[in-house]
Amino acid sequence: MSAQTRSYASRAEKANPILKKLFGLMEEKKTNLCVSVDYTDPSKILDIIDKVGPKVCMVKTHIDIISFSSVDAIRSFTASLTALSQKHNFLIFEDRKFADIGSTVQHQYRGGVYNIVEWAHITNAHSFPGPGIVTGLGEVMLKEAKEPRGLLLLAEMSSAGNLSTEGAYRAKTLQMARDHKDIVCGFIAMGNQIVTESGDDSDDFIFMTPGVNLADKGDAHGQQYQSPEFVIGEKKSDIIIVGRGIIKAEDPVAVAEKYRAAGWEAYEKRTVA
Ligand code: S5P
Repeated sequence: MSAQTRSYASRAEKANPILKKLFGLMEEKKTNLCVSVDYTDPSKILDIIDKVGPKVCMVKTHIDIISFSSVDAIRSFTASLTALSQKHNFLIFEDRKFADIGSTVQHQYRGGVYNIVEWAHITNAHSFPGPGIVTGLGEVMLKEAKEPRGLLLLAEMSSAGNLSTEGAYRAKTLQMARDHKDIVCGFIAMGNQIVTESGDDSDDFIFMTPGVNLADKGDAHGQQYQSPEFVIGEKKSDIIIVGRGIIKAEDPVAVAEKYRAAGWEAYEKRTVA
């Protein structure tokens, strides 16, 4: 049976610690929704997270777009975010999209002013620098993090004209993940085909898909949107990532519930008991 017809709960059984925690809370909260809170005002971000927290399995941040007044303000923000993740039981995903040689990304991951490894359960990286980006980040994850951490590789992107469809890019990205399953827990991808087209180990990974919106088809800069039904039901992804569809809505909590319900219904339909 392919992984994506199995329940999240059954996939949790043999999963690594970070996926075990994630699959478990998804099943418990009945949600496969990740909200991307791309505001720049830190208090606005914390406010909306407190409200939509019960409806999501994950909150995605871009820490470097937030207007902080000081390094102390960054510390206070990440502490509050961590407290909210415990209060509402969701994981924090810093969408850092690392893209440099292993040695440099280690500094970017643990250091600077953001200290991402300390507070983000999950982060992501582009694969084009080659396997060194995975081993570099992995060393910090496995040796320095106090709790389990996970890395997603960007195998595909949602934007028009992106280069992930060129040549062997996806296959090489997949190979990097297969070679480092203790570090790579999944993919940013449009569905699970990147794995299923060349093997049956899709069970070992989680698939997260951005570019999801119920009202719009795209934006002025090439973003391309699909529906939760298409992404979860047809493309067999595991988690929908929704930004502006929720955060720009008049009533973000009510709209988040719509996405949660649509994503969960699509999951239940495709799942064989
Ligand atoms: O291919 C991608 C990968 C990512 S992580 N396309 C994306 O849109 N993203 C991110 O998902 C992007 O950086 C943004 O934070 C979010 C989508 O936001 P929305 O407002 O278009 O839903």
